[in-house]
Amino acid sequence: MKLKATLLAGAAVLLPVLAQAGDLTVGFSQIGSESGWRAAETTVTKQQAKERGLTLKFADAQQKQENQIKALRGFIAQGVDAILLAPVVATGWDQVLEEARDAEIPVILLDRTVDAPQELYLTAVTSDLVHEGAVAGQWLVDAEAGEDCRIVELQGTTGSSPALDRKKGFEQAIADHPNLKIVRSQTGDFTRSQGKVVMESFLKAEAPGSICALYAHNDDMAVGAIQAIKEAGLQPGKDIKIVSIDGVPDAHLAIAHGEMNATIELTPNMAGPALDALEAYLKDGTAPPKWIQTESRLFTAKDDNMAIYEEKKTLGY
Ligand code: GZL
Repeated sequence: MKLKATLLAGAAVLLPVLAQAGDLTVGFSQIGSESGWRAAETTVTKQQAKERGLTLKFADAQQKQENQIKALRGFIAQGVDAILLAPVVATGWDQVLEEARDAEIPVILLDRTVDAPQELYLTAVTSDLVHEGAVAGQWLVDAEAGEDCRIVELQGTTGSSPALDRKKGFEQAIADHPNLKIVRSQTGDFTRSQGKVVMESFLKAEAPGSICALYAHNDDMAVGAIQAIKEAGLQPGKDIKIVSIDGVPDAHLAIAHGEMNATIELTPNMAGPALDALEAYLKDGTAPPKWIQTESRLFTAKDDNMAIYEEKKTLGY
């Protein structure tokens, strides 16, 4: 299980035993299954582990940080070779990350970051979350072209790095455009059901026809909001423009049907770059950069969204 450092006779150099991936056991603390994107990340991570012949111990935290901390302690006690962690929120990790460090077990963050000293994790594989918010904001700036637009915002999980950073990026992008105003902003916790409920409350609270656009921190909340907009007798994508993030199949389907306007794609394959970095580190101590950035790409009605939908729906979302 845990690689034992071996003193090479005569070399007097402490080196990790050069193990093949097949010998490795990796613990993966996953947040849960709150969104289609999260489900795809889990599918891809299990595929990546299988392809590399490593043993993946999977723990679903059902959105609770205490369950993630418990899982990490379990992995440490079992002496796994490494830990993958998708941290549900950004704070409260220092203690358990110090325990992993003291046990000489490298931790790699997936798709979200933590407010902890960088030496407590090997690397973080994430998109540029601020940039994603800025791309969404810039899309709306261009779409509105100076017209007044009252925006409602569905935030991700409170205290999570994507919720904090996607909000920051969007606000930066619209800061110099006083015609664009966020009039209501509330968490929908990255889920379809909460996205629908919160959008219903926005529609009830605002004067009829006064909401011009929705910015959702992920597609699942946007898809839930589309249902609420339709039930209010309005046309999503026309009466209320919708821009979101993830690029899940149903977002491409909604854009193809004119019910959504834009999404910024987030790859569900964070595990590939993470396991590449881990194998290089365990092989010869190669230290990866503290941030491995994944690409973000804007999709709009100009793209062949039906073809993309057909292709993506086979990928485990
Ligand atoms: C972002 C990731 C977010 C996705 C959501 O990197 O953490 O979590 O955008 C998911 O779909 O819930």
